[in-house]
Amino acid sequence: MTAETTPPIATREHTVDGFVREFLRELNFGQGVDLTRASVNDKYLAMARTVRHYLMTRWLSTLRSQAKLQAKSVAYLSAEFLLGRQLDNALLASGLEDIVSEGLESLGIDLEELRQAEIEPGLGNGGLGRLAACFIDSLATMNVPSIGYGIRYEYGIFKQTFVDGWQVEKPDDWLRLGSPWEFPHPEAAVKVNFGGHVEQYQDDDGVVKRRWVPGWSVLGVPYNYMVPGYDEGRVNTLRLWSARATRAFDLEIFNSGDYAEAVRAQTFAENISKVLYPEDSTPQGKELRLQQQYFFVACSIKDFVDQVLPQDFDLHKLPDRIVFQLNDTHPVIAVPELMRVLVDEKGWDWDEAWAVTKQCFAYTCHTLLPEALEVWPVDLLGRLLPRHLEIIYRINDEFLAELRVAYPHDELRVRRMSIIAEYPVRAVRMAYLATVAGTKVNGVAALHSQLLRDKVLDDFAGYWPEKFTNVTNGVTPRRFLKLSNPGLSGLITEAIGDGWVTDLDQLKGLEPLADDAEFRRRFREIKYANKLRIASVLEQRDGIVVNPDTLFDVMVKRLHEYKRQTLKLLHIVSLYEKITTGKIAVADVTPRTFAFGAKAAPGYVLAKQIIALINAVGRTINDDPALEGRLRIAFPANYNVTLAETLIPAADLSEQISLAGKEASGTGNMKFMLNGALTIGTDDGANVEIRELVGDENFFLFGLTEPQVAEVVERGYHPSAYYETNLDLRNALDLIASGAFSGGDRATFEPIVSNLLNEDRFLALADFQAYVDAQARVDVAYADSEDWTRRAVLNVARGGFFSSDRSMRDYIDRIWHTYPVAPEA
Ligand code: GL2
Repeated sequence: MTAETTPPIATREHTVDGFVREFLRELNFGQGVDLTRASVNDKYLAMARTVRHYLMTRWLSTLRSQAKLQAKSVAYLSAEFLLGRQLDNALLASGLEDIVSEGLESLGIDLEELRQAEIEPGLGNGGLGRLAACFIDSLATMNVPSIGYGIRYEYGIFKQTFVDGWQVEKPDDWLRLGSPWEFPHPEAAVKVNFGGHVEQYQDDDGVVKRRWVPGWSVLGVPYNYMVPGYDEGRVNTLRLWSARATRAFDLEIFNSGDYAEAVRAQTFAENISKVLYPEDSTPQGKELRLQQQYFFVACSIKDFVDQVLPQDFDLHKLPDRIVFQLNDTHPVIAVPELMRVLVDEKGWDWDEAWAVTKQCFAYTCHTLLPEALEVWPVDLLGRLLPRHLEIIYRINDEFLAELRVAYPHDELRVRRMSIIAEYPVRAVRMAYLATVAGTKVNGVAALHSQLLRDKVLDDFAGYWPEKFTNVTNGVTPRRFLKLSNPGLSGLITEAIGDGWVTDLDQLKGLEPLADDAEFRRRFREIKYANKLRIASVLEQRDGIVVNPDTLFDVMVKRLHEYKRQTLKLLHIVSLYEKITTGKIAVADVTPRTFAFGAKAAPGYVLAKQIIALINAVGRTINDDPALEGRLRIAFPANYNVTLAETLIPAADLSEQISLAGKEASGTGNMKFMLNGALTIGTDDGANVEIRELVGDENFFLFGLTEPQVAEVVERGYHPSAYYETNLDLRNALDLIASGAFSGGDRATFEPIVSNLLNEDRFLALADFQAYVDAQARVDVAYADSEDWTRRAVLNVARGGFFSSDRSMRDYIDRIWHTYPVAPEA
């Protein structure tokens, strides 16, 4: 048999017996244990590898057909992929769920126990990273040729613990028990250079050119992960890079006789992929972070050009073959890198290289916060990537020259649009570089894209109106409905069939059922069962007891002032103050469980104080016998994807209360909607579209609109004025200030109170009364349980738009212009 005639791929038997055989083989030959002596981890690893085998045929045929057809691909460049646990998704994608549970049962193994053994890969901070994970799931399901490129952090987002209510971070050693989903390829390592200087030289034709003489280098080792589409679709690839010391680098020092230094150097190189930076939306501008960014994009571009493309590929046709989607500014250094490859390595002239480069990228902006738009000081960038800095300068020079022709009498505008900022230090504005280089720039919700055009990038939108577009975010219905809410997804399938899993618009078919009393009864029953499920998880995981017969009011997201966890807390404190002073009777209060989940960036002092305050208020309320069973704060530590998957399906009320004009989109808001929670929210991010789709009457809107916020700020905002005129607000703030939640100590939470009174950057006090009023409307609505359920059903029925499959369609139509290619049978 020759390589040509060998059947390319072995297939597996889709039967219970077949599975059991494969599983035992993995346990024996892979783990080296027999069933009687196998630990839970042995069984989990063997099981994961077995499931993986069943996806292998599709993966290999996807790769084979891609190599053959060379269809245009999307390379999703993202510093974060917040994947969540893999096992359930792999079971779903391989169609093995029933076979596996039966097979394991026959061996006396509890599938649930194996599920719990999986440590989730937390390779992202929050929404942005989870979005990337949803997108690659959708791309695979929709058979779109694509590859995800990112970093295999050895430590993901830190593990949050509480000590006396204060956040304490622990490293997330997610690889400690092995990682059965990855395929390392050390033999395919790629070299990445840093530092050094640029020199001038003459090429063979006597042409003067410049080239980079790097100072040091590291290797990037690719780790491949399968990205299985649902229901026989493609299995795409996610390729994450891990840094290793280069041999040459080691040897040089080693030969000088300094073994210890050689080992130190090794660790130094490997630091690059050691840890995920835990700042969400507020980058700190650390040199190591720029190293990470360049590291993974340099590896990825090299990989794509040298490995994925055929050897004889004409790079002039690159734009027909690839679009690099820049997930925020983190991978934007890929632009000068591709220029460097084409000009310095391939010997192209500048104009030729720029013409190709600027067709290969598109940029997604994910923020409206000025502090989140990355800016790299030229000193730092020039030290680490001297040739790239030169290239950026030249891109900028040519761009400014072009602008001076377009705006001959507006030098101010030209300077405003410069990729190089001059103040407070000379620095490269990565968002501007991405905008100049990208074929398209998109925001992530309608309002966000509008604000990008009108405010953040207005000069650019004026110059290139056609470059700007919107793609509203979405979430994968596989993970966030089908898998996470089996009760509801079963009910939906019973009612409208299972086509919704890949065509979420079909949820529309549920609309008439909102008026069907029996359907509503079952819907309620499922919500209740989901509350029981999370209650048991919280008790086991955190020792938190919650009452399932209460309204579950949930706010889960990163802790950030703009998201306004304090606004929700002020509402709770105000309620508590009114009860304890007898202004309202406990019996008149809607029984609620206020659930929070939030990590704060470790260096974000105020955010950590807010966490401590939530916990302190929680202790007081939860310990008050008068409130037993009626009001409770549940703040489980270490909110992550796994917890989201049980918490969100149990929610009645989704808190989306950011200051209007600050949350780019939000995606939690979509997950809640699809799981039948009603939203209390501001007119911000994708809330706007949620409300439009579900209807005003099914959404609790409150608060200033973005233009009103702008006006208030323009006029000069004085939060203390609200304190002085709103008695309830004053009482709540005074109660916190009095030390009531800190054992009488007034100093502990003083910074929060004084920040709110004197600064309140995100206008929590201005929106307080509107929020409290909206919560009163929630109470009234919730009291009518039939009508509440009707609205909840409508939320599900009208949520189909928020599938990440739809987002992918929009990217394809508006930005990528790729097409689906099913794997060969
Ligand atoms: C974010 C936005 O804050 C959030 O509103 C949005 O939903 C996601 C995904 O587009 O992106 N931007 C950002 O920097 N982080 C986000 O979650 N971390």
